[in-house]
Amino acid sequence: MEDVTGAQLIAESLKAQKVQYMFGIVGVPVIEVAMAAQAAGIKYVGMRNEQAACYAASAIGYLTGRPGACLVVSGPGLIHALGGMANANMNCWPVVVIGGSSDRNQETAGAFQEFPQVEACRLYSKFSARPSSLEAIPSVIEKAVRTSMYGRPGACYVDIAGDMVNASVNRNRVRVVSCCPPAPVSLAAPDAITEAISVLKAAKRPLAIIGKGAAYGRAEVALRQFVETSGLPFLPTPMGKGVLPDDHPHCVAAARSRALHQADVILLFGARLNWMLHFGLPPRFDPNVKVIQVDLCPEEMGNNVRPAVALLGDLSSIVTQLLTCVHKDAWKYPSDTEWWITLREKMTANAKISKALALQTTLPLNYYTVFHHISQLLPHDCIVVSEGANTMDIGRTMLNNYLPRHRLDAGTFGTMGVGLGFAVAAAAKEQSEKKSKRVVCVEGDSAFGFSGMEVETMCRYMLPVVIIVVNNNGIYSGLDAGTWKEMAKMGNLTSIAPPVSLLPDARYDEMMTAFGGRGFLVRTVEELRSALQMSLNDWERPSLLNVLIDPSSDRKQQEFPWLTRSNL
Ligand SMILES: Cc1ncc(C[n+]2csc(CCOP(=O)(O)OP(=O)(O)O)c2C)c(N)n1
Ligand SMILES: *[C@@H]1O[C@H](CO)[C@@H](O)[C@H](O)[C@H]1NC(C)=O
Ligand SMILES: *[C@@H]1O[C@H](CO)[C@@H](O)[C@H](O)[C@H]1NC(C)=O
Ligand SMILES: [Mg+2]
Repeated sequence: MEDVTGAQLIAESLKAQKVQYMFGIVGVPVIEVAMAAQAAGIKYVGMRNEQAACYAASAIGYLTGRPGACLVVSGPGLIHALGGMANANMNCWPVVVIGGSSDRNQETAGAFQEFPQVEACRLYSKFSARPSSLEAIPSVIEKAVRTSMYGRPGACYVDIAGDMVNASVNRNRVRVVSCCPPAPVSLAAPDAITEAISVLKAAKRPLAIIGKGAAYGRAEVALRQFVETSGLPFLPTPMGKGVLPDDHPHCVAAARSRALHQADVILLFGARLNWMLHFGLPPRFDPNVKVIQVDLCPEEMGNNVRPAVALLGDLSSIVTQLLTCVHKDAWKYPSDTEWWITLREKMTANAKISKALALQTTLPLNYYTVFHHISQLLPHDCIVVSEGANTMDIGRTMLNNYLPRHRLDAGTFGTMGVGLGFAVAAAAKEQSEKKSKRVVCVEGDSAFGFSGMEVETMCRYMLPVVIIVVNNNGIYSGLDAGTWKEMAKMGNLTSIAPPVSLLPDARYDEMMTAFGGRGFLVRTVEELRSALQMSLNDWERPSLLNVLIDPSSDRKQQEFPWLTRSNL
């Protein structure tokens, strides 16, 4: 048999574990790894910052259920990827980071980019290890891939000593490790299911909450049957949107606060009672609410609220177990209860308010008008990526999702800068699967700035992402160009410019045209509609719409308003 290099072993092992995508930035010592990955048939996407590369690889993990790989160089390259690993771990998304490191015989000597990488990754991952020999590479890679997917998904790290990349070994000395199957599925205990059904039947004001765990667990088919058969109102978390369509008659997102506050029994499907759900506690929840917690992670049970019933296991399977009982008992929550009436009342009232805001046409535009027109033009099956504060929060309520795993946002960690990496991943997946779903990236101007250089990546690979920068000249709000000029004239911008402000009317659209993509400067509804239409018709290259809105058009609420302490 012929010899095989470390680089080849890494690439072939990833391929054997059905890792299809690798995002990264090369340099010594990992150039050969990227080339070997391409030779092995893995799609390699070269990015402009390891953070974005790691965000992209983790998005692949969420979208496909198998991790993407992120390839980075030693020292600073790996350090940049830590942000992506932490974000993946917080979101419970599988990702495998491969980091080159310095040569073994230079360890502790102050080698080029030397850093204690395995140790550094420990806090940001489920598994962090370095193969001790070339022969160990296939099993360590298999363990990293498997660990990233099994149990609660998350980030895993494999360190590759620089001298192992080009070193070689005869193939017959390397044990072949076959592909690890998807995580084994387990059901909830039958007694617990019976108990859950009896708690549910006794409910006066039941509510199902659908989290991104249900999306990741591909529970959409079972959940739809369950919700329709049981007649329950449901509420999605931000990335739980689309598991059931946002326009489903049982969706009570438009009455979110009331639904959370008054529910007496909550079925929690793959969502955590963390800050995003106000910890499940008063004042946002009834202090006596009974929670039926469905999760694949035993340690999650009882965080902040002790569940009335804990259903541990695979989301989709447990929903099917519940469905079987509901069917057998021919039980259905009636649609004419006080609870449904109060929820519907609130939804109608809230819809009226946002409609009024959406129809304002005064210039500069406001968020609601912008999102109203975007939502009218977006294709039904598009993948919406979104980040920002107002931009993400208002967009979440106004941009509907109709399909599962079609929304990617700042997530549990509230990370700004994830959007372009996520969009690159989603678009690269569409491109390589020869599918044609649109990826639309709705960005605050600050959020865009964190990874803005990835527009070059989109242009280079001809990924037809449509980026919409909702530009209010700042973080939450900004200054108008006139006020900014006045300050500049007085010569004291650095002393009194509000820390939230960014350069007014910045031409983010020209960043896209610089690399051959399409750029549009948008100030009016007509310009918005025509630019978006033109962008959606162009499948050859990415577009960026720089939508200038009123810099003081915030909602007069703080960042991530669902965090607010009191406003109900
Ligand atoms: C990595 C990171 N750094 C900083 C923050 C703090 N932060 C929260 S939202 C935000 C940006 C909000 O501004 P923008 O994206 O323009 O959205 P807008 O509210 O103006 O629509 C920042 C910097 C964060 N969440 N994540
Ligand atoms: C591997 O070998 C190639 C070709 O000789 C060389 O360019 C590269 O720097 C080597 N890589 C490492 C990590 O030693
Ligand atoms: C801004 O500059 C003006 C003119 O130089 C000066 O009078 C003023 O004190 C400055 N304001 C601050 C807050 O530094
Ligand atoms: Mg902004």
